[in-house]
Amino acid sequence: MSDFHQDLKAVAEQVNSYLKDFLDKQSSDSKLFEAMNYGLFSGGKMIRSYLIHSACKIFNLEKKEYIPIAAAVECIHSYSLIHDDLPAMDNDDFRRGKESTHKAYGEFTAILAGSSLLTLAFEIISNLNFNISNEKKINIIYALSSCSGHFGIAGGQFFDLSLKNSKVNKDNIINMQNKKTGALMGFCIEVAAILADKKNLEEKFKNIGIKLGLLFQITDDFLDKYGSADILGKPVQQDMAKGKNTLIDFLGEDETKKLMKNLQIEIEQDLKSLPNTNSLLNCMSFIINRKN
Ligand code: GRG
Repeated sequence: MSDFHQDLKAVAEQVNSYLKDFLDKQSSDSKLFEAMNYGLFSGGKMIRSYLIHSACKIFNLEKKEYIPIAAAVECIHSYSLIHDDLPAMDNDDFRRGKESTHKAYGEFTAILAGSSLLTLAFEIISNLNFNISNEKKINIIYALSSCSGHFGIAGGQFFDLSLKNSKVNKDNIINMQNKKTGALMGFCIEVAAILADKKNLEEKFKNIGIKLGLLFQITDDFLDKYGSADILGKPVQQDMAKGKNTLIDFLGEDETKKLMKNLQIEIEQDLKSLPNTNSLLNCMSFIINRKN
């Protein structure tokens, strides 16, 4: 296993263990609680947690300052995937190599499990045992809630679903992807500047995360076209079948690869003046070269 993969595994274990401890305190034998756990602990890559970890390394922040935030982000991410798979949205039966949550638990339970994970994210951050200043907590809650709503993930998903099978341009696609995937990744990088009290770097960090999100989404589109269903844990060639707009279809493969190269160069440039960026640069390589 490469150093990067070992590091990713270690961060994933720390975040999952934080989440398990938090959920243990609210333990219930209801099917809703079971479905929340099913959607949350189902073997995701936890790349958003790793982005937070890498960005926080730039300022040598301590794990206890950012692991709870990564845990909250994984709740929001899992929530968005549970809802994304629903029949009213992407209607996918498989996720992470297993039945999607509504297939395993039924639709209303999946909707409520997703909603409960969204609110759990904010319980985690506002919890009194999470020991950062109240001012930072409010800034973090503001940034995380803004990137989850209609300016962010929900808005991007709305565009994606409502623009299916219609003619769109490059800017529409990038705008949709920046909201749907980029906004949460933007938060993952921005939060390091918030925690480090570097107000002047918040916008710059957010933009680095949004660019990483676009790279991540383009790789996702290539994996949908050419990847393996076994490795991805979900069916492939779904974008075309579902009339989804991707940059590859709009720009062609060569232009899309050029765009990826330019984004990579821009991010390297953005990070040039900052210390301890190896972890984030390795994470960018993983985002570009991943197979799942
Ligand atoms: C969260 C406010 C809110 C609304 C829900 C359903 C929905 C609205 C949004 C869906 C957003 C969505 C599905 C974005 C896709 C992003 C994406 C590329 C997901 C796959 O991420 P990975 O590969 O997944 O990191 P793993 O399984 O590794 O965790």
